[in-house]
Amino acid sequence: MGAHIAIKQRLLAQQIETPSWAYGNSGTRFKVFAQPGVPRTVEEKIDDAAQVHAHTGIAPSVALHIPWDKVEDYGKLAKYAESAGIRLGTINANVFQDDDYKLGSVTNPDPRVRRKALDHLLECVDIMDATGSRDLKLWFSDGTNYPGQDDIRERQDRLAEALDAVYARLGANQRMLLEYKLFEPAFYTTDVPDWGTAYAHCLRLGEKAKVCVDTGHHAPGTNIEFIVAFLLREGKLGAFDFNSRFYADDDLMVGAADPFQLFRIMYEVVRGGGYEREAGIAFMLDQCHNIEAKIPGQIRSVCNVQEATAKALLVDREALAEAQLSGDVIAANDVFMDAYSTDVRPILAELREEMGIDPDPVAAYRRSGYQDRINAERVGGNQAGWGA
Ligand code: PSV
Ligand code: MN
Ligand code: MN
Repeated sequence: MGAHIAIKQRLLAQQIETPSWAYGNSGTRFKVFAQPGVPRTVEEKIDDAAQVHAHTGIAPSVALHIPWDKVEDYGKLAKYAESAGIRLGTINANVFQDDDYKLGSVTNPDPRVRRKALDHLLECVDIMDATGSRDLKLWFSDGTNYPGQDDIRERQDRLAEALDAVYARLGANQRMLLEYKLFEPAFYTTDVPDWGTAYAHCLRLGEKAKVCVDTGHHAPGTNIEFIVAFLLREGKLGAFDFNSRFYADDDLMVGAADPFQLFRIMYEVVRGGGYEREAGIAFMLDQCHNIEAKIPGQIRSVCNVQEATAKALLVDREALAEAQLSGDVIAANDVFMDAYSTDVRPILAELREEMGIDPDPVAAYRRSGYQDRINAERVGGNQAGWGA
């Protein structure tokens, strides 16, 4: 019982950021399915994110993607978010959607294109100054499709040069998150394909550069929790982009494909001290809801992360250490599985009631009438960005 109170206490401290692009229409390269009620403006995306926070109590910020969320006055937008009950979070740069970037952005062989990409990244830091955001998230689609297409090594030099320039522009309390992705859209080489490459660049750059682990960006079978444990140990884990995938990066709801993997990841976060606020890890969703409803999809995802976290916090670390030290493999695995097998839904329902929110956030959202209202009010909603 005492343990449950302590776990609820720790769960109260959790914060998960939702992405603005989860609320707009999205799809694959084959088809974008339009949904009713999707936001027409950045402010409406913020309104939707505020709903997710209102029903979960643990999603107090929304990430922006520039230029998808370009506005005239970012200070004003930050105030708008505040009045909606949330704040603006990570700024995501976008150097992958212009014709100019066909052969790469910051690694492009053409110095003019590299300059253009760098200017965008620097503009994102200006935006962070205005929004008060701490983190700049960098994901590069850069790579090549064919052997010999470009000089792989030289591309690393160009990447390093751009990262240096952005790093030098960061303010005292700002950070750079470098995201890696195994492949896609480049199919032969990718310039930041894995955590090792991201880590090496961040290590060279310094304290303010950290790695972002997007859970969908690994080869099937990759032990993501090992990467998490390693990066945390080195002080280089900066953030998560949570989602799940069955094959390659497809931004499905986190915890949907493999809740056990999510639990194992969250256990390493807790074990490595990454759950403490001082560790500064940003827990974000990076998802698109192509066929399911968007706001409930985000609510469900936030709840899935919360559920995995509750289970991770339940692991009896003392009993685990004892079993590990005595070499009792079965007992150690039992301790671990005991936590995973615990039904934490009653604890979470209790926690929500104590927070003054409904124990079933998706049901509460459905009952709220918000979706009917936006379906009626918003005509001609915008696409999130993908497939644009
Ligand atoms: C790329 O696949 C990625 O994970 C990056 O984080 C992008 O910014 C995001 O998706 C866009 O949805
Ligand atoms: Mn991502
Ligand atoms: Mn992705």
